[in-house]
Amino acid sequence: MKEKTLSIIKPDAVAKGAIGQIIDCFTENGLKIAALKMIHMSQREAEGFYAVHKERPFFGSLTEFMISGPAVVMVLCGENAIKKNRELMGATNPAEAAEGTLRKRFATDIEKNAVHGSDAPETARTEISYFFPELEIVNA
Ligand code: IDP
Ligand code: MG
Repeated sequence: MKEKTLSIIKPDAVAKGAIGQIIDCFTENGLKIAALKMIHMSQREAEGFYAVHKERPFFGSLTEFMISGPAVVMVLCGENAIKKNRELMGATNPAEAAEGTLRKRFATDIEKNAVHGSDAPETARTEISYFFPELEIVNA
């Protein structure tokens, strides 16, 4: 099934100069880019994006990290894009991420873990519309 998912190259990976390698990984694995922009999130935007985690002990530190520098937000599109993106990303904790995954290659730690990917169709819809109006998404 053709799907869309939201991907974020987080500030740590942008700072490491890994934008190109991460995008290559997506496109070499059959995902297409339907929207892409570089943003520097405000505190409010980061807190809104991660609102589901607001009761977690790491919420303050996570949102601080997400506003620490620019990030790249993208809509990826393709067959089973949500699951495929999560597989390419690897486990949340890079210490547990499989060899060759983006988090294994580029993450610093469980918080500064290089990339975000939506985890289900409903969250993909909400997260995409959080950053992109319909008009900014092409038919990839
Ligand atoms: P996911 O990004 O793999 O879906 P989630 O559990 O949804 O993982 O957590 C969202 C983000 O919160 C993670 O990507 C990571 O940046 C951060 N995070 C998750 N667990 C921890 C933790 O135990 N300590 C610090 N940060 C965490
Ligand atoms: Mg998640």
